[in-house]
Amino acid sequence: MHATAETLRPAAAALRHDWSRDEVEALFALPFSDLMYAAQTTHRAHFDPNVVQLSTLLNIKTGGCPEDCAYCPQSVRFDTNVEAAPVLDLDTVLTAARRARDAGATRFCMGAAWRSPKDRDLEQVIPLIEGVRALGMETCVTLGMLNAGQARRLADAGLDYYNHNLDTSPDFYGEIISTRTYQDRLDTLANVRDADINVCCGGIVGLGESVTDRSELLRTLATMSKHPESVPINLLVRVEGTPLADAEAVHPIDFVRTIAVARVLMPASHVRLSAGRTAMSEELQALAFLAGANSIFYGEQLLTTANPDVARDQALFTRLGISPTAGHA
Ligand code: SAM
Ligand code: DTB
Ligand code: SF4
Repeated sequence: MHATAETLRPAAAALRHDWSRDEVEALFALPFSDLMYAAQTTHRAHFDPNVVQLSTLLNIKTGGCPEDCAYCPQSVRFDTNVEAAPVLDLDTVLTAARRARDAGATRFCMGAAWRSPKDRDLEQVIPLIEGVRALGMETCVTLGMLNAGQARRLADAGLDYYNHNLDTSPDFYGEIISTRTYQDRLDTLANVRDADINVCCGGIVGLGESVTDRSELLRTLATMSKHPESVPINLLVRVEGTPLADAEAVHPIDFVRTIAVARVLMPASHVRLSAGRTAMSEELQALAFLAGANSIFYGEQLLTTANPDVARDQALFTRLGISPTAGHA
């Protein structure tokens, strides 16, 4: 019999939520081939290894954010080239969502540069969620911190996913953001989970963090009572004017290790190869897929920065024998 994805499928072990610090650090320290083998084996036990989910981003409210996240071009505190703009109207959003759907995206993620939305902000966002859902796409929003009531309102509107990243380890967090705490982030994630919205939560590699910080970020995610359904791993996009504009570049192999460890720790989650792909070679992206990444941001724009062209991504998928997740339409 020919080897196919199905015949190569290993048995799935039970999901774990009790990873120790030493165990996770030991994964990061494995010889690269051993780590990749563990990640591939885990990946194949839970997913078709040749299918990648496509999410398209749209910044529905740009800039003017009061927070001081050192990586972010949308903070009002940094002199970047981002011009603040109010919430986009329904037509603009639906045109972008239809375009994304027609290009093959199955999820539409709308971002807003808020610290936390006001209740009247939610009134503006809810019709956007309903409109995108009516197009047959999964919906995701990232609006900052939410209280329990706000999370419930979004759930009632039919929201599928809420993105809220921990970004880095609890220890390193204070070096990057001073205007809110790690616990604030965890509280929002608990509110989202309690409202039965799928959780999209990950972080950024390249902030100047140590391998232990990467390990502790992933351990924080993997020891939640339910793993986030989506785990975006972003490579820092170094934007001029932000405090991290000149941050040291991450070695590509170290980036791939982070993806692989995320895959081993959270076997049933979608691990997203997220921001930073314009700075990555096709070989590096192929390694990230081999390490268990099975989702990308798809479309020429992230929030305020560029993402690879759709045609380029499609050519890469063809070369690698990857198919996108089939859409509803
Ligand atoms: N304001 C909301 C918040 O912070 O949760 C939502 C939008 S915010 C831009 C969403 C996420 O984008 C951040 O948590 C961070 O992980 C990511 N991000 C922002 N700027 C980035 C950059 N320059 N490089 C990589 N990821 C970035
Ligand atoms: C996530 O983890 N990455 C996305 C999304 N969630 C909201 C954002 C990436 C932003 C990159 C910088 C920019 O384009 O402004
Ligand atoms: Fe604001 Fe979000 Fe950017 Fe932080 S990451 S400055 S909260 S838009």
